[in-house]
Amino acid sequence: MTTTIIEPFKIKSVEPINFTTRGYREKAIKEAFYNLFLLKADDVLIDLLTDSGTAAMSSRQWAAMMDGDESYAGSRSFYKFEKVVKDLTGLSTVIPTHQGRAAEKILFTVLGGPGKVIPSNTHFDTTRANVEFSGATAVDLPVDSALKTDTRSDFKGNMDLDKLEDLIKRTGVANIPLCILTVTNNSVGGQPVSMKNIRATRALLNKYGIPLFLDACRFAENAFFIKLREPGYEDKTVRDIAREMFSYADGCTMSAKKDALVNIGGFLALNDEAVAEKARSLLIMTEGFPTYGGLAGRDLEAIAQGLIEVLDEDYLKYRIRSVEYFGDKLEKAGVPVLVPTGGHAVFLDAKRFLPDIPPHQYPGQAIAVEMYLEAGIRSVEIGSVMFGREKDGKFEEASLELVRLAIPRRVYTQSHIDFAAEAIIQVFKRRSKIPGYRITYEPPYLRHFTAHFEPLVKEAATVRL
Ligand code: P71
Repeated sequence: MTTTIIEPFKIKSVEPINFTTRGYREKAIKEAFYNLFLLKADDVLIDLLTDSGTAAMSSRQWAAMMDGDESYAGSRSFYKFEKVVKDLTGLSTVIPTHQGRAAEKILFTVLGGPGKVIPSNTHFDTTRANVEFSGATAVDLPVDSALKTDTRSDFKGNMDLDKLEDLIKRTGVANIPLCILTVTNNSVGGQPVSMKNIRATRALLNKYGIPLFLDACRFAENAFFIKLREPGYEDKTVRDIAREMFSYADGCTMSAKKDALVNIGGFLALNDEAVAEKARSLLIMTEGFPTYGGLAGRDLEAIAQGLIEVLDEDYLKYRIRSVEYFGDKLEKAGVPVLVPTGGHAVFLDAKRFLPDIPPHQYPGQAIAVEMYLEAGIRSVEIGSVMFGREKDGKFEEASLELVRLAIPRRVYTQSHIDFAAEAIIQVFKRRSKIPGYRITYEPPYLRHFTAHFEPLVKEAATVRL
């Protein structure tokens, strides 16, 4: 019997990638102020910046796009999209948005505001930014194991229910308009949330009458992990598992750029008609009419088809295994990675990779720059650049210093991954020579997208403060 897990597709259309020299990359990264978001994508060889909006669409999605109905109101493509989302989520109102953060912006404009507190297993950066922009406070309540990058556990994405109940008691039900479970939990390593934890979160919130929302962008990967790891789910279909996950929710925000296998799109879905009414008014102001919400009819077609394809278990098996293969390869070479490997990315633990570079010198950023210089690989820091901040003149570090190598869906082959692993191992071997960084410019919100950096002189960087 064969055991190799292969790509469950063949390739019809290819796109060249650009090779550059080390000298060229040194100049390019300097001109980008050592911020990988500011690089030209053409100067990147293997782009692992994000799995968001970077998927290869299938021939069936492209075919559906040709059939897109571009009517301003009442588009046929909207009804197709709406049906697929309703069948999956069981939620009664579906509001398309141009991407996930637009759904978040609308949701927190309606339900957030000063004095409000929004608990989550962990808010991703755009969610946190939208909560805070509304004047509310975003509180992360991951389980303790989530912060131990070297300890394996099946569901490190879970919410800590004791902490949640404690927060509810301290804050008061009236100040908590909703609670969010991010599936999978991106910021702690793409780790799944168990069905048991979703169910228990629901039960606890029921006690206090607080609605539960899913940040559902990687729902299919989460459902597949439940099938692989949670007793009682091994013989259920991923589709049924996903539906059960949504059955505990009063609503969800979705960035379709992940598990809907498209390059743009998102939605807000919910049961509360009064909230939906307000959300639709905001939608019309900033996104568009409720039957297109900032998307073209063809985009709605691609999402509808993608949401069907993503639940194909041969696809999910290949997806989860190919990301794990990358993580295993690095781990075997001694590179400090977060274990177990998550659903959409491999995460390097920058604290263990560069123990001499303190958080305020951004060790994750230092590794990300070095991987680009080594072989044109683009990754993203998920640490103190993204989540740290200056508060009252004091530096507050992030709880983890990670570098994420996110794997676009259906885009790279095993040899791309082998090449990337080889390059990262080279960087790890010369880790003692890597300098820390300082920020020379930052905007008031979401600074990681546009901040400028400068490498520190190596001697200065190794002085422990
Ligand atoms: C990711 C992204 C996109 C991104 C964000 C920040 C820096 C680089 C890339 C987006 C998410 C997400 C979760 C859990 C909501 C959004 C926003 N992730 N929730 O991981 O992971 O969705 O991008 O469609 O607005 O690279 P949006």
